[in-house]
Amino acid sequence: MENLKKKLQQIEQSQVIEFLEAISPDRKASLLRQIEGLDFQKIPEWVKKYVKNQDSVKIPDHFDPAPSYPARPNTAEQVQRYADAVKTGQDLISRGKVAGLVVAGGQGTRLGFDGPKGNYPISPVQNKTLFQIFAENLLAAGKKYNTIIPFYIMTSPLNDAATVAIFQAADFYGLGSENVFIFQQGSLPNFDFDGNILLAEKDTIASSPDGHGGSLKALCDSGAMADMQHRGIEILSYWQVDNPLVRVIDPLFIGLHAADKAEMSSKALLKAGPTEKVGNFCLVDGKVTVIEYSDLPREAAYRKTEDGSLAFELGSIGIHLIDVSFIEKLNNGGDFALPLHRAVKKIPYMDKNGNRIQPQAPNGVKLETFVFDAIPLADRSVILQTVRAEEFAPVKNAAGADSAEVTRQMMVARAAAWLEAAGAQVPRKSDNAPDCTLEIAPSFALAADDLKAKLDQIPPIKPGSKCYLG
Ligand code: UD2
Repeated sequence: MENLKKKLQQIEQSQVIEFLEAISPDRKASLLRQIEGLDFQKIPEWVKKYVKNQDSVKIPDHFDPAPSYPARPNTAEQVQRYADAVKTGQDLISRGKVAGLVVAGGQGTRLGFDGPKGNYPISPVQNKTLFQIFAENLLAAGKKYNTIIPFYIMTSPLNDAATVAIFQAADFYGLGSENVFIFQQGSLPNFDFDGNILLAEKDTIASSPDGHGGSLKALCDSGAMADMQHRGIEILSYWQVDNPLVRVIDPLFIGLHAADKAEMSSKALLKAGPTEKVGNFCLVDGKVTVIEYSDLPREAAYRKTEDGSLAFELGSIGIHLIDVSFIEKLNNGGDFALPLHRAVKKIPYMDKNGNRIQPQAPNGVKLETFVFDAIPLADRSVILQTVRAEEFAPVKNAAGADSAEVTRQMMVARAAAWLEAAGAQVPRKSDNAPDCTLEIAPSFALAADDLKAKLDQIPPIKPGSKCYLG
């Protein structure tokens, strides 16, 4: 005990045992376990570098736009390259080398939804949840390529038990419990602006999930990596929990990544405007690097090229391919740590008198790591552009932009576009929006091309009707 007190004194965090003598023995034991889990070595550095220092993000002096593959090939050479890549990707998938990874540890506070965000009902006709849509996509891709595609799901201590219960209640959406691996990311303590770790309760350190970058470590610590290696998985297809349009298994993307011997690759969108809230793909010292929207200098955000397009036009949408061997290399490299990012937040805490305070204004700092900070550590990295209407409709807010209403409209619009491309008739309103509610189950079609062979199974779609193709 004396030893622990001394260690806390050395890092100037003795306040975390302020109430030690006032709590019951089992609560005391719990608090001591939390304290032992703190990174005593790194905390002083975090305080100095990230908590007290408001300019902790260093924007490089020089950065350029990153090169990318266009969404559609536009030269004969590219047409050939994409066709070869699709074959390579299909081969890797069918040989069982690819798995899915969704990061679902976030708190989803903006959406105001109670429970794990993956349980949010979103599909336009059947009201399927995000988790169900992803699982059904993996199941359907597994069937299409005659293989099993395991599903790894990262949770946080805040939503792990609830996520496990959701998958159990849904009988793992048909994937088989043995093919679903739910694992927890780590946590980091929360600080006040002076660098003191806050207490959430007398016996509880205030902490929060360590950001999606925590996945790279948690995959190893949880045994998920060992599971992948046992199964022979080589590439992880990574996406964020809020985007039901994501093409979870994309042969073209996988093939380009493999053909270029990339270790970590990304999908990108052409940004909707200079300040869209997505990371910006840049090139720093020859390495692909993502600079968050909040960190990109205004001049760079608005800079135009000669043809009038944005110089930094490629936005990151949290879709990546990550080689299992790359994750292993990072973790085996000794003290692997991604940079921390600070977020100023309202953090409920216990004051000196033992009163729980709900601050009305930001009172402290939460620290997080971002997975895209691993991209510059990769030897090679590919960026493939994708099309917004095809692949990006995140549910983030209760209303307005990025709300469920917009996401559902985009799901219907994509289904309509797929059907029409296959030759089916879709009723449209005078403003060209579909005059019907459509949903295509992943088991029916994973992409527009899959629909062509199923035209005879598509019933006539009446104006104003609801149509589920499953
Ligand atoms: C993220 C990206 C942004 C853009 C946008 C697209 C960051 C910092 N920004 O913004 O560049 O790509 O997405 O939608 O990533 N998560 C965890 N654990 C955590 C924190 C987050 O699993 O500790 C997950 C979360 O559940 C979600 C994803 O990471 O699936 C993104 O988190 P977010 O919704 O907080 O990111 P956002 O919208 O600020």
